[in-house]
Amino acid sequence: MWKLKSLKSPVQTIVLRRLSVGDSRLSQKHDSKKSPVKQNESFMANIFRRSFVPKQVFPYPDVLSLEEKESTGSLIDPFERFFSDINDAAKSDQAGKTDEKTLSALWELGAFAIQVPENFGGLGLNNTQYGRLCEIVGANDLALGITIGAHQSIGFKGILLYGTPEQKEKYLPKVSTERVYAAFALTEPSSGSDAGSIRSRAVKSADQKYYVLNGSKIWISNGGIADIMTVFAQTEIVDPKTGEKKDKVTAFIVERSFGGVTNGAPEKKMGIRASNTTEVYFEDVKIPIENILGEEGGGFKVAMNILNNGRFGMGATLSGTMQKCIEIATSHANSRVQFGQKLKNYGSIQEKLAQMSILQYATESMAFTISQNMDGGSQDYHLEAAISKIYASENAWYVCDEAIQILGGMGFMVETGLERVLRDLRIFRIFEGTNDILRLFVALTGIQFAGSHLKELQSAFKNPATNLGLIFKEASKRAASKVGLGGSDLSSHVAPELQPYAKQTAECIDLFGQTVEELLLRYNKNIVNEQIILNQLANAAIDIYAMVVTQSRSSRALQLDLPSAQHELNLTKALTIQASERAIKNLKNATSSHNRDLTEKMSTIAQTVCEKNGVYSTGVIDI
Ligand code: MYA
Repeated sequence: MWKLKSLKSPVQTIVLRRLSVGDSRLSQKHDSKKSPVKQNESFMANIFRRSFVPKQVFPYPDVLSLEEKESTGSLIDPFERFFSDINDAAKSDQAGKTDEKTLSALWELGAFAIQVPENFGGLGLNNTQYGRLCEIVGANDLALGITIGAHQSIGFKGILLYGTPEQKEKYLPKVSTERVYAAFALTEPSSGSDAGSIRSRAVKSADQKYYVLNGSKIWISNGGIADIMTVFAQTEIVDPKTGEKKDKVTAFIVERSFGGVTNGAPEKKMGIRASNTTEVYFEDVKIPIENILGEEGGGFKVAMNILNNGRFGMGATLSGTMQKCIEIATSHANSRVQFGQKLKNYGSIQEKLAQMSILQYATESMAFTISQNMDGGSQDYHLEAAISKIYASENAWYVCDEAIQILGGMGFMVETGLERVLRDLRIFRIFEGTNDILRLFVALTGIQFAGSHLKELQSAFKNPATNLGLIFKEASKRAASKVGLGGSDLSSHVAPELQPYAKQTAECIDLFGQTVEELLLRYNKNIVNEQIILNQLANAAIDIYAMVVTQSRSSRALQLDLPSAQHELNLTKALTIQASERAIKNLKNATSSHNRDLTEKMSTIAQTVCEKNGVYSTGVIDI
């Protein structure tokens, strides 16, 4: 339930600030003396401002060279053999850890340093190649995936992204070949989603040579096994212009060997039990000044960008998990006979298998569109990465649950393996940014981008109290004349067979832009208080992205005459019918008075439930 009244929620603070001053990351500030203005390439960010920028999605990105495709192909076999011959996910789940022999085999494969450049001992693969290997991991063992992912997707990713040459030289060989595990230490007891409010503190020594770190972190994946950690702490920063002192987050590379780094016992968890999750404590840890990662005081952005950069990997991993669930369910449907018929002949089973396949196709299309955009050099993938994380984690849960349903009683048994996968999957909607926070992030970041491009509105937002009239006047004018818009047209980008579907999608995109403008006009910066509406907007954005990436991918399949092309087109058509209906409904709800009535009721009910500490109704037999 996300209708919060307090103005202190982190995401509200985010956007209040961004709406008022403009977000340097998204608005395209231009200094004419410097380089020419660079257009934001994000397809999704642009549809918030009613602008159609197809570059990232059409044609379907295909960035791997033949050589890269071959080198990825040559790794698939050894990875699959590792899972079939060496790894035993069920055994590790029961033991609460993966045994050393198995981990050792994984190190030998290079699986802990997939993206580290070869000169530092890694496999030197790009995001798309990494994603392909993530799919194999996700199909086989999610807990092991977390051990690998916490190490390289976030643990030492900061060193790859922000490390100085010396930091890279010193640490990358350790985490690639010397079997030193890494972890990412951000979350604290009082700071989960509100990542900026961490309390761990690092104080600079009088001789300016090191920092002394004190604090504690919770739920740290690899916390008990990592000897190198990316740690975030508050530091005092002096503004060079004003001399004003302010606490700002700084990122540090911390070695356990510095002393004062300890950890708690492994947490007992619902799933991903074989991965190690612990508290980590820092007591007077002396960190050399050269171990600052990125800029002093720039640690929050370092943290956010590490997370942004790794999120697509979750989509790829869970696409693999979905593939495996579909395989298990299909094999059962093909063989199990009930009432004289194989299950595959029943409409309800067909509906489930089709739905599961549609969702897997879209999840995979999102993950690899993003990875290829990243590999193509785009920096504008934050919204899409958040969307793919939400989509993958929710649909993998659904697909696994449906697979269990198809297997019936057998699906409920430990032996089938699906109950472990379901337990493992639950955390994916929570960590790496909860889906609730990410939905708000998608909606509000997009709205801010739209706002920053409504120039007059943007400057008026700097002082909304005195500029309210202007905000309303300008926004009405734009809404009426649809300034700068020619309507979205996907027809030249998709296969002829998809034309009617592309039209439906274009209608959703147009309505999306209109709705954003209407919401800005109606709520102005108070839109940040409307979390139910923001969720509707985010859900529409997610559906639009799913339609666009699948239309693009299946058009390519047809163009290349791939054997699966017709099937991919069918998946896309079915998805478009479902997603466009849902998107239109969400967008209409976002502005309808009927829906307003509903959201107000929901808010009141929630307040009552909270006041009463739970259910409040007269019991059925009470008077
Ligand atoms: S790790 C822990 C995960 N924790 C989180 O994800 C925390 C979630 N919270 C947030 O993301 C932020 O706090 C939010 C912002 C979004 C709520 N990109 O004042 P602000 C900039 C770039 O708005 P807040 C885990 O779970 C912003 O523009 N920049 O911030 C491990 C502003 O800049 P400026 C961003 O109100 C799981 C500045 O920051 C972003 O505090 C293990 C301040 O912003 C962004 N996204 O809240 C996983 N957001 O000052 C293992 C903000 O210039 C992985 N900013 O205006 C395994 C998976 C793969 C397996 C692989 C197998 C092989």
